[in-house]
Amino acid sequence: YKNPHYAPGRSVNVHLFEWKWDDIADECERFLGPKGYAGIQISPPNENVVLRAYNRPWWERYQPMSYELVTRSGNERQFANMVRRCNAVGVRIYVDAVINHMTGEPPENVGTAGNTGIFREWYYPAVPYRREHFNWPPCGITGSDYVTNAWRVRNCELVGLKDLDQKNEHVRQMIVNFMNELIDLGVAGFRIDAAKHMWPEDLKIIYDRLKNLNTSHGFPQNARPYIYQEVIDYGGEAISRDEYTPIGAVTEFKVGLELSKAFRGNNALRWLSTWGPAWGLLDTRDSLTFIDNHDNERGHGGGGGILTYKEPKPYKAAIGFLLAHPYGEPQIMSSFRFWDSEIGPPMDSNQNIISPSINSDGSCGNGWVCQHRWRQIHSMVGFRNVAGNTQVTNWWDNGNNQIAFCRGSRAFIAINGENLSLNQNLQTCLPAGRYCDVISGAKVNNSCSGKTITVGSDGRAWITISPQDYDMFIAIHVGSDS
Ligand code: LM2
Ligand code: CA
Repeated sequence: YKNPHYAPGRSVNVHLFEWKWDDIADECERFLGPKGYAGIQISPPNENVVLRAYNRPWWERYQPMSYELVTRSGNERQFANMVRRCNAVGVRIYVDAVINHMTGEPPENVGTAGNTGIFREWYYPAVPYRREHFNWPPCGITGSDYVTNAWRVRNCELVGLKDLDQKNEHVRQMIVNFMNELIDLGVAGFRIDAAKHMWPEDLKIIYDRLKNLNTSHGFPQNARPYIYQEVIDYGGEAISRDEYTPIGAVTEFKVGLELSKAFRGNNALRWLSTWGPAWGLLDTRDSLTFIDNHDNERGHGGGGGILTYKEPKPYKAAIGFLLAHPYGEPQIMSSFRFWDSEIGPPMDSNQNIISPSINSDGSCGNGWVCQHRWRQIHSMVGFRNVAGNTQVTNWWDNGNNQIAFCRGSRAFIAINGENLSLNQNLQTCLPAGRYCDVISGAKVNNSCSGKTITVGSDGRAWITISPQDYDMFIAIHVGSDS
């Protein structure tokens, strides 16, 4: 369950938060496929409760009403079409699977597919689930439970959401049917929402009942779905991420915390020379890495202090390091703009989601941030693909916040996190030539719109990054020569 089954030469996943299926299909063909992205985490595809009373917050999608594939992102036909079109251009789809719970007790009881429920009776006829399928009697998870009581974290309700009993055979079968339908449609795997709130032994039984990936979508024979389980573990809790690594990959939240700290200037970048398990991080194969996710970019999920699109300069550099370093399986966030933490995606007066528009410079409009289209970020996706399975070599630092390293003889990055200029003759490990820095610009036809970096026959080059530069880093690689 730890192999994402990316197409050859691809290595980065992007969360297209709240995007519509038709827009994702277009984005695969016009941008993600050509730029070398490996996969997409999509928002939950199954029916959720409609919360008009709260003006359709993003989090209504974390309140399932049924497993019918009808949401504001689109219906089953549109979903199938998206998966087919993305797979055809080498981009995999990973589903955010909300299987810990159903709804809370919101004021409205109609779902996005038109199904209803009777919440007070724990009754969801469209699945169907009834009272006997939930952990009983209901209890609520309290703050101190996280520290002292693993049983309550798994068997009580997370923020009042009706807690499914994954030990129940019917519940297991409904979840397995839902996930297998998605595998039939060609998805490559799942993010398991709220995995901490379910028993690993129950999850394992569910995973083991999943089908192999669909070979008619280009997956090899006997390929198991990629599973990355959302377990928020900053240490000090009754439940640890290590309980979940035997059954799949796990979201490594410490990555965003530590890199945000370092790139904000609160820990010297030089220490990143040992980045990886030496920092208390998961083994690389177990680790789904990211700076921000849809919860902690807006202060949900108990995480604050994470870099987001709102602090672009250090944010881009943190992502630059994340993608340049071989540790982990990285995912980047692609957001819509928000000014309050509950607001939903851009929507029209009928509360339908408005598609992103694409500006002439390639950026998005209509309220979509589209970090995946920022040059500095998609260029680093290309960098990681070129670097392949090479290791970090020739680590250099100035003893403080200026660092640089090679990825074999394929790629080189230098980062200046100080208020002083970086001005150094550094080993780039690249063949002699003139390279175009893919961060400050790009090679257009045969000229470079950014910094040109000249590598000598000894592999060395003069690297200059001023604190006034638009970005904190430069990156060159095989193929960025001009
Ligand atoms: C997750 N991971 O474990 C998601 O990443 C996170 O976004 C989900 O919470 C959560 N688990 C449940 O799937 C979000 C949001 C919550 C919101 C829930 C359910 O962060 O604020 O809770 O989705 O929509 C909302 C209200 C809350 C209310 C609850 C139940 O904010 O006040 O609690 O609904 O009605 C009474
Ligand atoms: Ca639970």
